[in-house]
Amino acid sequence: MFSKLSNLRTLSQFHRSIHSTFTWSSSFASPQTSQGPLSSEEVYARETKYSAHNYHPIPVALERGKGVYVWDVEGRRYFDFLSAYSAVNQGHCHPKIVEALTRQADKLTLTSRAFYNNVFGEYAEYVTKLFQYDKVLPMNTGVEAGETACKLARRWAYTVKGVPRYKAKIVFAVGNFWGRTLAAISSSSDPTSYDGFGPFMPGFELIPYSDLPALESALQDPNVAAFMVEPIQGEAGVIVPDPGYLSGVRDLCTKYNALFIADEIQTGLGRTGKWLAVDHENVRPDIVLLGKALSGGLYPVSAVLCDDEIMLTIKPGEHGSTYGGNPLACRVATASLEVLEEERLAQNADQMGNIFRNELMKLPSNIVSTVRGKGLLNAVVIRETKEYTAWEVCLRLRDNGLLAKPTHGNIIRLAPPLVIKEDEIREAVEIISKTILSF
Ligand code: PXG
Repeated sequence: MFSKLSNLRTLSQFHRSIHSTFTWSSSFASPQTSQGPLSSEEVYARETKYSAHNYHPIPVALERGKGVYVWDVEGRRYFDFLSAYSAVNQGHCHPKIVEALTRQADKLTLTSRAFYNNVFGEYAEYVTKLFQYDKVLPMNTGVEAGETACKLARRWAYTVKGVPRYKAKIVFAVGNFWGRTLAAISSSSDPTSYDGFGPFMPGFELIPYSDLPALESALQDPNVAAFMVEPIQGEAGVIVPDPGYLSGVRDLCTKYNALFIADEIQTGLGRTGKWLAVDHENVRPDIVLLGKALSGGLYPVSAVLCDDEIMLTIKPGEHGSTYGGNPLACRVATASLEVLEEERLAQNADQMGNIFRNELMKLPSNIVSTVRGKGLLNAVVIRETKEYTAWEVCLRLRDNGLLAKPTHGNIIRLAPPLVIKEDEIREAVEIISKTILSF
């Protein structure tokens, strides 16, 4: 994320340093050269030369992952405290999920939904019974699940609620992040996401997060179809709403006949210490979005869950995706959910998260101003000075064997795979403490 000017400056400095220290070689045309595998520096340089500059990675070139660890091309081992933004909840390369993928890959991978396949129905039955919704609509990436929810909400508004044609509105919270499509950035309050990409999707409205009076006032408009919200805002910096917010959202959406769409793409599937983050307040959204860890990091799989009254407003041919519901994705998703159940990963996230936050709270408050989160979705806020920034803290964490990434400048998200054990979390706390105290 290029969320701060300081990061952009660092990026250009970084690029300059790569260009000055690396000599371009024609061997890049064919990576398997007699000189053997690429060094980390060579990996950065090749990616920088040939790929779009739409990311600003921490300089580390990863080659292998297992459980809570990843290894770079020079064989150095790191704790992964990003988990691919909560996609790798089950740990890297979980053997059960890898087996499900390889088995199915040998049999049948893609039919499109033009035909039935023998796996999709089995997965659909499993996932809907698990989360107790009538139906699932399968997609691939998280942002497609968000797009699907917006289409469902509009269609429901016209055909069930009775909103006049093309007057439907969807309300979002300031700080939301649900991806990079034009619809997603049209609802964004972050200029880094939307600036320079207009014109934007009409019919979207923003209200402050964790603000029930603001929601109530927005819902006065009878054309509001839905409120789409993250139960904890992930990309905004792990913003935990006030207690009672989610149940308040539920009550208000019911009172004003608007759909409550919970974006659980980052918070769901055990990450916050419950199956879904809305379970902390025992509320049932009208639409639930899942993604990321639905495939344990192996393959893009997302899902939209809701009941018939909403889902059946979309008729054959009106929405879909070539890869959505393919047998490979369905096997991977089924195995990923089974792993979460069998290994009781939500419970582990809850327990490890409590230990983790308790330990982090002992860090000096002149460096770490806040520790927040639920389960294993946590963040520390760094008081930046002239001597160091959160980016530099992350570089030193890397040097000490732990990978994390700043978000919005001075916030560092700390979200390891949910399979982490107590001795590992304590070792990680030691690395974080040692690193922070070295500033
Ligand atoms: N909803 C939430 C809450 C998310 O955090 C998405 C939807 C979109 O998922 P996809 O699979 O379309 O990326 C997210 C994504 C990144 C990045 O640039 C992604 C996320 C957070 C931070 C960075 O890869 N979350």
